Amino acid sequence: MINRLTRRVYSKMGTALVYDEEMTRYKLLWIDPVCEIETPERLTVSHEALIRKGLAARCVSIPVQEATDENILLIHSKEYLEAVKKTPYMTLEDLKDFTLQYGDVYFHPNIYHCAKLAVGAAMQLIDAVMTGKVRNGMALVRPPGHHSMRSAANGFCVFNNVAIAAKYAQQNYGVQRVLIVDWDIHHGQGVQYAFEDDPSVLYFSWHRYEHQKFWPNLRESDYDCVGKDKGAGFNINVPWNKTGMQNSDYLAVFCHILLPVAYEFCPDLVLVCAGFDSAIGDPEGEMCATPDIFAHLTHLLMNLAGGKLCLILEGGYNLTSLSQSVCLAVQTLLGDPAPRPANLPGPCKSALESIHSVRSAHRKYWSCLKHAAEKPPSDVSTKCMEGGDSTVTEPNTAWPEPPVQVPPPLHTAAVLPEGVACPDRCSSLPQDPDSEEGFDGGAVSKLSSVTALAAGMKKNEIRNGLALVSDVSMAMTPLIWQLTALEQRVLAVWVGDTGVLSELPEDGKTLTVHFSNEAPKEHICRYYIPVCLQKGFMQAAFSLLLPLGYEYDPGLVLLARMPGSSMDESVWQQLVGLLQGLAGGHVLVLLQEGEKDLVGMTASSLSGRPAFSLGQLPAPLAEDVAALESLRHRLQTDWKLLQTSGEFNVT
Ligand code: X5A
Ligand code: ZN
Repeated sequence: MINRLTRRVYSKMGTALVYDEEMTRYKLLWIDPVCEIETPERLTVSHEALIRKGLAARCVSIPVQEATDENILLIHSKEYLEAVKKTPYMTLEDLKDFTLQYGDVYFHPNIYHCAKLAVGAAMQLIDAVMTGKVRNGMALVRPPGHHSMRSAANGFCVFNNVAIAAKYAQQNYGVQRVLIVDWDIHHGQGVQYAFEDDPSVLYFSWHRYEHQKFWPNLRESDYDCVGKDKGAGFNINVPWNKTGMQNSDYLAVFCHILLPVAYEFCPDLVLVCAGFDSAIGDPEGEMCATPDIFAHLTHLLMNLAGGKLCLILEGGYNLTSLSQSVCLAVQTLLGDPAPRPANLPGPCKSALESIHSVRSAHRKYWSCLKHAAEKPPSDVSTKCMEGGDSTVTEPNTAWPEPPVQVPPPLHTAAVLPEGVACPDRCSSLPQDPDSEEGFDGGAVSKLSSVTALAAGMKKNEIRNGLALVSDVSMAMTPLIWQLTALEQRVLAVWVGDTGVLSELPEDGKTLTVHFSNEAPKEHICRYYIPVCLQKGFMQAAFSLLLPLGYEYDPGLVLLARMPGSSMDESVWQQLVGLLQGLAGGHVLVLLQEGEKDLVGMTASSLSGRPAFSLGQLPAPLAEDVAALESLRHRLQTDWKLLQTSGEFNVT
């Protein structure tokens, strides 16, 4: 019942873009090499790029209103607010003096006005998402917020836009749990301080740290600061101790830390401190992740909280990489497929050490990390390792412009047996009347129709599709052979407790991951991976399937489900959603005819709806954890994205 209602509400929802040019009307008025990168062009260039690429026009544009004192006081002190209120009337000399009491920030006669708009913009995005006017959205704001504290401006930030927005959502919409993902390259210490003893707000931040040598040089930015009192475990810091981190490093942190914990936390709302100084070319971050990674980071968060995802701009100082990254994030919010992630060699050694440290610091708080190896007591590796990391590449300042991506004209196609009604939001593909012999008994869909669907995807005429067959098990092997004739690499995900896949290609043209609750009869090899679990499929999706999928980089994903599978329907729906981050969204789902509920929710996910929330995940079974860990361990040498610790700890 609730599902049906939610579905109805979602059916018209789009993406909000919250922006006001007024926020470009303040700038640095004196010479300060630290602050000169924070310019009005950061906003104008990003906004113009959204217009040029036709993205702004596809968003619901929301005008900005100033936040009130009451809103600002949700996080800041009365004294601080009163002090900032005086800045519009200050002389240049007074402004300089006022600025001096804070770190790495500047004031301007119009910044108080803009800061109120920035908070207001974040809150209006919350309003639009929480009232169901839109599904998700982005606020383009200046000044940024995540460094500002209760009584202090800091790091270009005046008021803490995202922290205020989180509190506002909790107070006005009965939101219980808020996840804040801070992918800006600086530690949002202001957000950490605001919620460090609060278990209702989970704050995750990765940040350039270099063993405390990088600004803001705080001891409390390290991985062992996990939150206080009741909030212990609800503050997750991932320190980057080297520059030059790449797409693999970011994805590995999402797969092995953020996503498992976030799904276990089960937020009602997800906010992103969306700074793009973590992208290549940024003078502050000096990292090497390319703008298209933000399409994936966004996509991976879009099925949490029933899709309620709000991105609020923080940093980003290379105008080219900033505007490209903003466009890719917004494009993904709008539902366009993410570009295929190129070149994922696995995380570097320094990233693996960070991942290992974080997982180990949080194992006592999160059941999904319970099995994480304990950190060696000496802890030498993270504290004293300097230099000699050959796997970190030199900071690179050139990267290709993200290709113009044209979403396929047909979003979701269906191949259906005669007499079966086409599910909502799908288009039925006409059956070829003189096609060859049926491959599932001849009574229903023909192999040629399914192959035609896949060929449509290959030509980018169709994004994804659903085929109903009378016998999934019989259809699978011939279909895989057909698909590998079309595509270089096919990722086949096989969900079923019965049935065997025999005689699959073994040349790497297909990678098969088989989820079941029965011990596999087949032999595990690099390209055939049986995953035998009782119920921990969601954890397996993050820590095994996604890393494998990303590293393999398929041109097509085939997802097939046997009737009577023990995989929960809502987990299945999440899987359909998450896998669309691969292969440019080209996912072909094979279902057994007659599984009515499944057909509906699969079609819904394929058509771009967020999956239903899973509820707070129960602790995984010990035997599932053991099975998953041993599998991950065995496969790590072939698949580097499965790693969660450096060689120093591999046993
Ligand atoms: C929002 C943001 C960075 C401040 C750097 C000061 N602030 N060195 O990215
Ligand atoms: Zn930043």
